[in-house]
Amino acid sequence: MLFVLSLVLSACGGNDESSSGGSSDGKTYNWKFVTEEVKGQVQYEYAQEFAKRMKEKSDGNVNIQVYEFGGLGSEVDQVEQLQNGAVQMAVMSPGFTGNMVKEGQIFALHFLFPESVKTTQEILNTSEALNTDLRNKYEEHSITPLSYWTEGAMQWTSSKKIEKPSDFENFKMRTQTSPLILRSYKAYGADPTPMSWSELYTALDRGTVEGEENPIFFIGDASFNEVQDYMTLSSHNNYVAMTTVNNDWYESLPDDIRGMVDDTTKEMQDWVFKEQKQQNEDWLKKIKNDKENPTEIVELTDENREKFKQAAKPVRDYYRSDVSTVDGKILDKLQKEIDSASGE
Ligand code: 6CS
Repeated sequence: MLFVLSLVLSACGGNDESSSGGSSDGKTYNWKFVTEEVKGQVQYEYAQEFAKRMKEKSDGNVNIQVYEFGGLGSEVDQVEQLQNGAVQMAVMSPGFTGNMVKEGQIFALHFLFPESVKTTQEILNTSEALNTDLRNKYEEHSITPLSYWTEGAMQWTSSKKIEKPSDFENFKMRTQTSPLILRSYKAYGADPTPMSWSELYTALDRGTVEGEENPIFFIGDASFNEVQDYMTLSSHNNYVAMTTVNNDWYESLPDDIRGMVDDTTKEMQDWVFKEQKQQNEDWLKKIKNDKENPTEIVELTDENREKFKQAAKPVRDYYRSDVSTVDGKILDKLQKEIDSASGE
């Protein structure tokens, strides 16, 4: 608590010299950038690289302190810290903002994006539905998503074999907090429980929950494979993260500094795509070769993948009718963008 309070105070009375428009004229800036992951993992390494590039571009005038996950509370606490300006920048997962930004739950819909992670990243880079319409929805809550990027396709890990929807019947599945993620698992008959990943290893070990979803690098780096017997290569969804900034703070930056933030955000899209790809490939090999904690890798047959797709479809209708505040317009636009990127 004290630590968080001191962050708030330093943000209010800090030495940041913000003035909208104009130039920074050699002033110095000290920002806080919080992530939901720890050293070595994609989000943290992203923020460190971002900080390094900003320092170089600004001739040392912009200093960004990067925070690992854990020190500032849960993922949901971090969302609040960005909103109240205690931190200026955050890597944020829409999976933790669903109770507030209803539309952001679009990312909870299974089998919406193409199976190709590369095509998915191209859509995330160029989508007007996401970069304009969804961005506006976040801005209503003081959060500006400057970019969306994938941390890789998500897979299921479990203590019993999951290969078809009926295997999820009454299955205790851990999810992030957005209600539509829970709904997506209820559509398969599962019994989902939201929790922070900080509690997940113990919960899997004790059987409080029996499975979870994540990109492979995260499953390996957080050692979930140690306490799970199976990993189903479901690629049912992509893990999407957002580079976010506090809206008022961002708008108040001098033009030259804000331009550097925008340029760096753009450059980082390629960097992070390569980073997640490498980490996911390396961890898949490590998990496959881990003799001490063996994991059975389960491939979905085409028939069973189709069954999952059919079971997931009604959740899209639910999103349109009960979640979206704009009658599903953002989803409709995104769907068209996805179809055109996938050549449909
Ligand atoms: O499962 C989670 O909640 C965590 N997974 C990733 C890939 N990043 C951070 C997030 O909190």
